[in-house]
Amino acid sequence: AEDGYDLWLRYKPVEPKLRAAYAPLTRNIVIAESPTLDAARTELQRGIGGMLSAQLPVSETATDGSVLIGTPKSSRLIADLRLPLTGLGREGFVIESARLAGHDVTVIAANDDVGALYGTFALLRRMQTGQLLDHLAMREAPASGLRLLNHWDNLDRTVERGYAGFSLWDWHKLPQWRDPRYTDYARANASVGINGTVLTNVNANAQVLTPLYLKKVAALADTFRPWGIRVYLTARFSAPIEIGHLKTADPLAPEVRAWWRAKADEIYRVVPDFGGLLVKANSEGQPGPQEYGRSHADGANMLADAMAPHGGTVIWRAFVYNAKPGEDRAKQAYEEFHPLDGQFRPNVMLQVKNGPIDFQPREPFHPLFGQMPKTPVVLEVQITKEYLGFATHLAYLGTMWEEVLRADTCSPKCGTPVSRTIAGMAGVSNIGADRNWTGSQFDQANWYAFGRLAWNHDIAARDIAEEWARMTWSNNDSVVKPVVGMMMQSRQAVVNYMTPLGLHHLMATDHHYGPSPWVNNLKREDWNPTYFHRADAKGIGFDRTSTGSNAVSQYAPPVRDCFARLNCVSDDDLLWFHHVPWTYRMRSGRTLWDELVGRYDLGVQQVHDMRRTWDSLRSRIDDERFQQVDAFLGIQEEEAQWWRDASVAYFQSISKRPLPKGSKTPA
Ligand code: GCW
Repeated sequence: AEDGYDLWLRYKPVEPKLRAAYAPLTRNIVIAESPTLDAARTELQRGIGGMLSAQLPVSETATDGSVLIGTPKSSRLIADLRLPLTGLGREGFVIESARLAGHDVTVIAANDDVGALYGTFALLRRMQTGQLLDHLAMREAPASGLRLLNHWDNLDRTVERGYAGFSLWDWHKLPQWRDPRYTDYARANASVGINGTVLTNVNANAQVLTPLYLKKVAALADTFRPWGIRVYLTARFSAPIEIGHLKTADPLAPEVRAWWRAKADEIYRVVPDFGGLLVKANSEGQPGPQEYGRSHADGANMLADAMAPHGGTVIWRAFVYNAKPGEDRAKQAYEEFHPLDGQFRPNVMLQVKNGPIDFQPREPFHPLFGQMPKTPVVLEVQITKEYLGFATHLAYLGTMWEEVLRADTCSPKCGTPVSRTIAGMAGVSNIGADRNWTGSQFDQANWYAFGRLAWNHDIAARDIAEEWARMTWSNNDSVVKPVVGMMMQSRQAVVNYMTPLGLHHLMATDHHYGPSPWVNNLKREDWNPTYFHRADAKGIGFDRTSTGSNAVSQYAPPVRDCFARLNCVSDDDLLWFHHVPWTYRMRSGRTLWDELVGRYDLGVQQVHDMRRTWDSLRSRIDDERFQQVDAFLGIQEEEAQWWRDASVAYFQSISKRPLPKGSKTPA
């Protein structure tokens, strides 16, 4: 059935013209044996089998149409070709059309088997997207070494902020039963270059570090290893107390240091290539070093010392807030971490969310980017759509991540986008046990786009959408164009109907689904939507300039000055940084009030348009997937109206202004 299980690796038969072009260039495969090369071979055989309905036999020698895959070490033939592999690292590859002893061949070569695997997926992608295979001269290497999924999966298989069913990890049946799905998961990740996975939630349960669970973790690591994926775990800072029975978790206490050293040794005995530990500390109730009067650096360094002998990494999250009343929560991470730059061990990485609050539909980039020059910083994005309509609303996030990657930090100088300041990307997974993996067909695109952007920070979101649409729906332009069109406006549509013009955090309490801009009675001031939008009789928005919280001062001066000035800040960030009168004249010529209502209306209209576009594709899309998207767009349209109607009615109760002429919002 076409239920989405195959993701973008569907390998459907290509049209006859392409088949005629590909077949002579894919007659056999010349490849050595190793777990990773076997993975590359089986994938290529699967792809050719599906796309060309042809076998791809293994050959000892190169003939016309051979595909040679490997490294100079694994293949004499590849060694003799003397391809330029320097500078590609372990994971990069070249793909070249070459002549070998009078034969026309295609060579996928790398310094390491895993690079050859990535090259194999790149070749398959060319075929899946209908590009030719002659005169190839491709050369790729990843922009960053760490391309990591973060699962927020609990050991009871619930998934925090997961909307795709229960966790994939069937802890109860591991390690003996290895669900074949784990391999499909690994294939999908490898196909986009994801090379690490944190199996457990950052709101961690220390149990995963016990011997019983480490055996299960080892089974997953064994399954993922051939596909170039390393396993990581979250570490609950109080684990020495909870599972080690110590009296303290003070990072400077010798018994605590010894406990973590022994724990690291134990982990590496069962998972020799274990990636490292991800830690959420002193944030939203999680334990941490500050309980003992120690700093984040003390905590991270203690764990880093335990991991270092094994080459392991500690990834410390910068998502912290416990702002005191009157303080701006957006400022806290910078205030706590900026002074620590230079104090972390070399195997510590700092994982920073894209924006300073919390995965909102739109945020300006986080001020820590570019301003921790001595610390490797990992950009954390949320693939799962906690604040963007869960699994039903269609929101392609490639555009959101492109926006943050391209944002100019002006640190150390202007012309330094976020993409040039980071050492890796982490994406909070949207994957679960649902048959289609992500809870909806279109959410698969976000998993895909995360991997592609982590591999290459510069690919355009539009190009990624197009690749994905070709691989997932159809190679026919009459499908690709409308689908890409829907995707490209989808995230802005959500911004428009939920939180336009820089508004943020207006979602309902706890579950974050649906509007509740009126809520003002939560126990923490900075959980209340009213704290964030600050609407009053005169105007709306959060003044983060020097007359307000002065969060702008955390950015490099040119960025700060632009955010702080009304004539420079973009409309998109306006109410994030400014409290503006309802009568303020926008660039459009409309008043702020009219513009605000106009954006809400536009968001609803955009969803309506997406729905119509999708409907026009009915005859070109297989039924099961078509129906699901169709139904979900129906939900989205209803809920976009709900967002608009509730938000406009509420803000109108404060602004006391009439709806602009032509507004579709019910009065
Ligand atoms: O966005 C918030 C979520 C929490 C999450 C937290 C975090 C894992 O609402 O569910 O906890 O962020 O990133 O730590």
